[in-house]
Order: sequence, then C-alpha cells, then structure tokens
Amino acid sequence: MTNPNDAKKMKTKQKQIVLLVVLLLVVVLFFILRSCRSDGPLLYVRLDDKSKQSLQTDYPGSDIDAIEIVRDGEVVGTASLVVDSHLLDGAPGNTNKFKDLSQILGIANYDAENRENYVALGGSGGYVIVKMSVPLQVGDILRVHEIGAGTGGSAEPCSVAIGRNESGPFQEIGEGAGPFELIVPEAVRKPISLSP
Ligand SMILES: [Ca+2]
Repeated sequence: MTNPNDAKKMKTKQKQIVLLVVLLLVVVLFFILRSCRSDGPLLYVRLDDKSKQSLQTDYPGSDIDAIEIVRDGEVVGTASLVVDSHLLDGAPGNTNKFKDLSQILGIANYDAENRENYVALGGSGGYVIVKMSVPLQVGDILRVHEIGAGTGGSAEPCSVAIGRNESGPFQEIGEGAGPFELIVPEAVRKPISLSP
C-alpha cells in the first residue's frame, strides 16, 4: 500500500509540473503571437523571380537594380538591408555573375554603360527579402527597377509581396517586368493573411 504522505507529495509534484508546462506554453505563445503581430510597420518587401528564361547568360532571371518607395512624387525610401535571399544560376550551364546583394540597396543606380549595379535573382525559385528604410503606407508607390532589358537581355517578371515581419507572412501586391510600379493597396491595413 502506498503511504498517503507519499501520494500527497506525488500529487503536489504533478501539480507543479503541470503549472510549469502551462507557464512555458504561455511564454511560447506570447513570443509566437508577438512575431506574427499584424499591426506592426510594413517594412519588408519580398521579390520572387517569375521568369522562365533558360538561355545561356551571366544574368539569369529578374535583374533588380533597386526598390524605391515613392510618396507625393518623391522617393522617400529604399531597400536598406537584405534579410534573406536565394539567388540561383538559372538553367544548367548558366552562371550568375550578379549575386552581390548590396547592389539592390539604395536608390536606382544601374550603370547602363558597364551593365552593372544590380542583382540577378537567377530564375524561377530565386527570391530576395529586403527591409525598407521607411515603412510602407497605403497609397505609396513601390517602384521596382528591373533592368533586364538594359543588360542586353529581356525584361523578366518578378512578383512583389510586402510584410510586417522579415519571416512573413507576406501579401502579394502584384507582378511586373522592366521598371514597374505598384500601389500599396488599402487591403494591407487589415491583418495580413498567410500566403500559400
Ligand atoms: Ca543598384
């Protein structure tokens, strides 16, 4: 027979363990919710290469010189930090000589004569996530300087998504090729839903 004292001790210990687990869950939940908060500033932009090019080239896929925020006709912000990326080499046999991610930061500065100062995403599957220097606002114009046509190749599409956390979720707001502009839609005021 179990000593009633031992049983009591055991129960107390079990209670303590349950309490500790609950406390741990609350802490974990707090950090998860904080990282997913939907009311923070819209600071992150994600570009996904949507090109299908498979030519022999040194600059495969979408070629990005800069990402600018235009407000009231003026550039008020640019990409200030690359937080994540996946650059590819395009089709087999290709190389990508334009993987220097710092070239996507700051205002557009594509050097048409020397064909430099941009990043090639490398084709379908390539992406880059940047932090902007100022938060995006509804109605802002997001100007993507895709200079594929300027490299002697062709303009190649990429999709644009925006988010409040560097790890997402991201909401796609459009797609384009060559230099293009998208307006930050009203819908981003609401919590951003998880992208598929
Ligand atoms: Ca550049």
